[in-house]
Amino acid sequence: MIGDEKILFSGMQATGNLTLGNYLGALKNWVSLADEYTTFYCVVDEHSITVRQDPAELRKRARNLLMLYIAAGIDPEKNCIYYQSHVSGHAELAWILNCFTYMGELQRMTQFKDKSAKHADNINAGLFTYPVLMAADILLYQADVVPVGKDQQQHLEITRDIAQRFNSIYGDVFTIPEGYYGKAGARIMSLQDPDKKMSKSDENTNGSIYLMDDPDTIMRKFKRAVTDSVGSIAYNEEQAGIRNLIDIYCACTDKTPEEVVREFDGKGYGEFKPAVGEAVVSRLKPLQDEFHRLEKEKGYIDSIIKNNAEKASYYSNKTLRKVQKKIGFPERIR
Ligand code: ATP
Ligand code: LTN
Repeated sequence: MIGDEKILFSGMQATGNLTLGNYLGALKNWVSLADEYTTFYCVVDEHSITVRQDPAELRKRARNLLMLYIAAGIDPEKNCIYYQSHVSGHAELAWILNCFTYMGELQRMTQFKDKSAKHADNINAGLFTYPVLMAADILLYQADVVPVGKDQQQHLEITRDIAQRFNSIYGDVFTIPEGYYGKAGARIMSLQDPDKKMSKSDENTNGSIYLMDDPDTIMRKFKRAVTDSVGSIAYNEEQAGIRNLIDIYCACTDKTPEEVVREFDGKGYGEFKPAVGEAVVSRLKPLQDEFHRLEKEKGYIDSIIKNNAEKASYYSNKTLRKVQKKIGFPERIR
């Protein structure tokens, strides 16, 4: 709690270009929750280096991501939008929490299993302890709520376990955070393989809609989306492709699946797919326009980066000092 408000923390990695999955599963909820909470929206660039990155590319992507947060509608004067690497407390608390996390717990993480299969030549210790850094991000700000897509639920659970373990030894140091998964869009699937989540690191770029895709590209990708041979628009397990398109349509238009099924009753995929494409194009247009405007505002963005890093450091240091004291690190001499 800061003042009367509860605290919200979330973050995204500066790897690849953001997809519609990232937007509908996470960013869109960030915008709608911003008014109710004191918020920290982090560009988690330290998490990004668990996979090898090109330095110039990482720097550019991190800045673009920060601007996308703003372009999506998060006011950077009221919400703390910042880079993880500018606040040293994240790495410091992560080290401490590493000592309160078990190998067995980390071995169970599905993201670790997926990523180590994908990057078999670079299964580094950072990839393994990734969830501990994420726990540090969240616990450092005493966050009450953490909006993420469903794929991050396991990481949130381990965060709660680590916090509870620490609290049971040292007293109530950390707030136990709750996940927030939203309604429509919690898990957007690839347009080319509806059994796989839409992901910014997918090699098949036709499976993902990128937030900066132009309208023609978006329409083309939806027209090519993999569906089935049933031919009717229904919301069920068997028609995974169509169900995914309905989810996307709902998330972009704020309709329910029942309303969409009724709207397209008796119509074919040839009509439904372009309708979904158009809904996405118009949902993304304001964000794209605003992003291009912000690209020209260098001085303004720089001042946001500086001020918010100071603000985040101030709040995170409060928790860090408390933790250091509890575990018995020597006091600082002033
Ligand atoms: P990568 O492919 O690099 O692992 P990603 O696309 O899975 O990346 P993340 O940076 O891991 O994206 O996730 C950012 C946020 O977007 C998280 O809150 C995550 O839960 C959410 N998210 C990612 N993919 C989807 C998806 N397909 N549907 C809904 N939410 C998603
Ligand atoms: N692991 C998350 C990104 C992330 C995050 C966080 C999300 C890092 N730290 C703290 C919420 C809170 C991901 O891959 N999407």
